[in-house]
Amino acid sequence: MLTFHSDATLRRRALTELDGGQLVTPYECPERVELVLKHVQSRKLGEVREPEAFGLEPVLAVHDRDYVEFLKSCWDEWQALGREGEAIAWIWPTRTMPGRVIPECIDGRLGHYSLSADTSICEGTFEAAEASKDIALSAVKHTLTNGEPSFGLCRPPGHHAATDQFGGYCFFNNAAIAAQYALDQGRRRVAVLDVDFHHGNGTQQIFYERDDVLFVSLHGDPKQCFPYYLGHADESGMGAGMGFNINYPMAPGSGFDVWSRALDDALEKIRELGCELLIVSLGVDAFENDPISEFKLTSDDFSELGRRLGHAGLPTTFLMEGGYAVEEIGINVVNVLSGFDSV
Ligand code: SP5
Ligand code: ZN
Repeated sequence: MLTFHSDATLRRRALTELDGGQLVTPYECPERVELVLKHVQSRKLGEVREPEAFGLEPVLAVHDRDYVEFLKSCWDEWQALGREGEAIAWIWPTRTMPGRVIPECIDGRLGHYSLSADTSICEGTFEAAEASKDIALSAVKHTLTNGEPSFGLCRPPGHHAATDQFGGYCFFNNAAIAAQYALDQGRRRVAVLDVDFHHGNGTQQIFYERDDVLFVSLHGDPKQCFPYYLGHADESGMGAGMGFNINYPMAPGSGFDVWSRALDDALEKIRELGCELLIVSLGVDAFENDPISEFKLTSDDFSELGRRLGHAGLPTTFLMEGGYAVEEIGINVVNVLSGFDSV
């Protein structure tokens, strides 16, 4: 399987993440990419290619222009104000204070354009996010053009990013950008299957009222797990999109027995609804040793996931999302991809 990768994804090296009341070194670090790449190469998965540059047009097909401009200028604005640390939101529009007017001050805009305080904006963030979406677009273009599976080694990840909000380590929603690109190239219906431990709130929000993208997510129950405020089983889409959003929230501690039943059900729905392309939001944080997640999948389970995806028989693009057990991230990702290729 062809892998798309760019060193530009390493340009974001954030120093701070608010976790448990402390500023810690972010879980979402550049070493993740290096480890996945190492295993892609050592296990001879296939050729590694540089992405093509697609510009911002495909980004603006799913994200608002003011949001993209904010991401682009935020770090320079922050630095020009002489702020010492990284740009992290600390106040938000909330239920009692919905924020009718977008503030002018950078602190107010940070809250407006974000959903969580786990994600700073720092030097290189915008450039890495641009590379990440180019990787996703190059991977999906390859699958669309040649019918072959591909792997986009995206970083930063994308599935928490909504039309105009960043957070959960995500800035551009790579899977949504790729799905929209496939539609614009003539595909009529695309499935995004999200196997990251966390609910893909951004992808859900972007396509919630549409029937041309089926969004299916397996994740930790939002009653206990990030992002807490979206991802329940009764969120099934709205208007034309009714029936085209399917959530499988599962209790923390769930293992492959429970998880794989949801997977089989998800693949059955994808088949029934006539999808022409499968985009897999491939987080491997459902792994038993992931430091911030609570499922119990083993490295062998990831191989079985790959085989089951292969049996679905659809043109498939894999896009990297989460996975923070840096020791094993490469093993688990390549297990999925090799399992897929073995079918
Ligand atoms: C793409 C993706 O997987 N984003 C996940 C973002 C989750 N951020 C919040 C993490 C909170 C971790 N706190 C757990 C501490 C365990 N020591
Ligand atoms: Zn995740």
